[in-house]
Amino acid sequence: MLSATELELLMQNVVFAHQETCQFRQENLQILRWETFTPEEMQSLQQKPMDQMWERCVCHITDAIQYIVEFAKRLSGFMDLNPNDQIVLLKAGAMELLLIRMSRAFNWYNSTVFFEGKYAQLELFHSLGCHDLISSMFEFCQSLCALNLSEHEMAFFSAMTLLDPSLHWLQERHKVDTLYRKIHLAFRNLLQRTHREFILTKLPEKEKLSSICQLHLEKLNIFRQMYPSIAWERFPPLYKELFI
Ligand code: CLR
Repeated sequence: MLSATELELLMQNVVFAHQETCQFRQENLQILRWETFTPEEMQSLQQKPMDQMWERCVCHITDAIQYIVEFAKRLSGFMDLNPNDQIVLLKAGAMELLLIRMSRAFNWYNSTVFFEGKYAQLELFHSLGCHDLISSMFEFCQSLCALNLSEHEMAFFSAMTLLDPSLHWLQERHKVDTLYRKIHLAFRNLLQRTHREFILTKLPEKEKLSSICQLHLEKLNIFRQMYPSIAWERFPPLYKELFI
């Protein structure tokens, strides 16, 4: 299906697309890994009103999603899909890819995540009022971090998660399917070369990712019922376009 050169080019494409759009370089995230919030800073954030904290988090998430959209655009073949299908894939995949990327910004040793320049414990997000969502996000990162994925592997896992040919509403499913298969092949090839094939069976299941994303949508709905005007007026357009 693919020649050796094609495989090589595809591999470079996926890896570069990730590297060029990853928002924070792995080295920099590593350096800051032990910079945590002080108890006073934690307390002050925990006491913020719910709507303010939501707005803040949603803005950061949207920034991160802008990079994810850029990643998608740089994947060879994505821009050749029809615009409807591009939107279908991003609506379903943006939050999933955010979760995968969150694991790069997660310190496995003390269960903290990079937030506004430092590493934050789960409790910091208390005022959002969605403990079950945040704790499943943290749990997911904990288990993904345990696989110690390289940046190359992370790039491929992201691309395969995004190009899900099984999604409803795709108009040109065969195109997405072909792209998915090619990337899968290149991923296998990379893993063979690095003797890491075993990770294919250990990667989180699609259902796990989509159930967390579903929970995010449910929490957003509850928030919108409580603060309709905040969600409408203060959430960034891209966030609303994808999730509302
Ligand atoms: C993910 C990786 C990106 C940079 C980035 C930006 C915003 C971060 C996000 C990462 C991880 C998850 C995060 C988010 C801001 C708020 C959110 C810390 C590090 C927490 C878990 C709260 C989520 C609450 C909403 C769903 C309401 O490159």
